Amino acid sequence: MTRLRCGTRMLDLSSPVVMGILNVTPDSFSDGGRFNERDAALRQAEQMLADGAAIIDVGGESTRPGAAPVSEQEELDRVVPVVEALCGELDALVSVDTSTASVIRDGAAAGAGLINDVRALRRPGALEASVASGLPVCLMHMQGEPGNMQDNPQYEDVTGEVIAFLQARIDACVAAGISRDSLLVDPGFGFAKSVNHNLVLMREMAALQSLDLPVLIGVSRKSLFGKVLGREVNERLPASLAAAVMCVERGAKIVRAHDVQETVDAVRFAHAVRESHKESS
Ligand code: 7PM
Repeated sequence: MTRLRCGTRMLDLSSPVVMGILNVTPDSFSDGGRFNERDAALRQAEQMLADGAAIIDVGGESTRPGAAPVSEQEELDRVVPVVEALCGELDALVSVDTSTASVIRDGAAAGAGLINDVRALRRPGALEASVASGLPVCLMHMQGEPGNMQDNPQYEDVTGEVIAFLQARIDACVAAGISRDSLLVDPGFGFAKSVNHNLVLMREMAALQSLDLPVLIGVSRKSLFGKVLGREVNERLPASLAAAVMCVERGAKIVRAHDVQETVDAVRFAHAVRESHKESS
């Protein structure tokens, strides 16, 4: 499967693509008013598209461990106007990073083409809202909730358990009426995993191909690199690119990243090597 119908647009996954991260939380645009937030979001998205992003991922809820939860109304107020502006004013495929049924519904109505849910549609109403939207959904693996997920993650076989979890969520989505060919899967790097869980999962990631769905990964600037390399968040680009390359080597089709221009080059080069062939004769 190489093309995904995302609302009114098509997403070509015959080569891997980059999904640019657009956070619309107050700490990302601290200049106050909602107009400024919307305008800053538009300009940042415009730059990411110019840098080669195929998708803009709009998120209004911080999934940071221990972060204050965002109310449903606050998430709606942050996300929906930005989705509307991006879809209206830019020629962009927009995904909504949300677990909230009303944000899925209103985001889809505002023109979003993809739902990206770190909770894999486990919140009440999220599955039904996604079915009604008709949009593709990315199902991510996470043990527990963002608030407690890093307390003491335990696995006997991290890769096997991630695959089993994703398979169960695929089954639930298909049973609820989502077409199998509009699902994507994500192993959830950094979500309820120790450093070693993340490393093993990355090494073994090719096993996710057994699910026969496009794989999305997010590693950009994650604390994993801080823990392994002792780098601060603004020093994690080289390691983020190395990890993106390893994931593409193992079959990832969408790479979620902050640094779009750099990630596009890394992903394109990894794909060129993956697709290379010996000359005949
Ligand atoms: C703090 C901790 C802030 C984690 C932000 C994050 C993913 C995602 C996120 C991912 C998919 C981040 C994360 N990560 N959606 N949303 N896959 N599908 O680093 O890995 O951006 S939020």
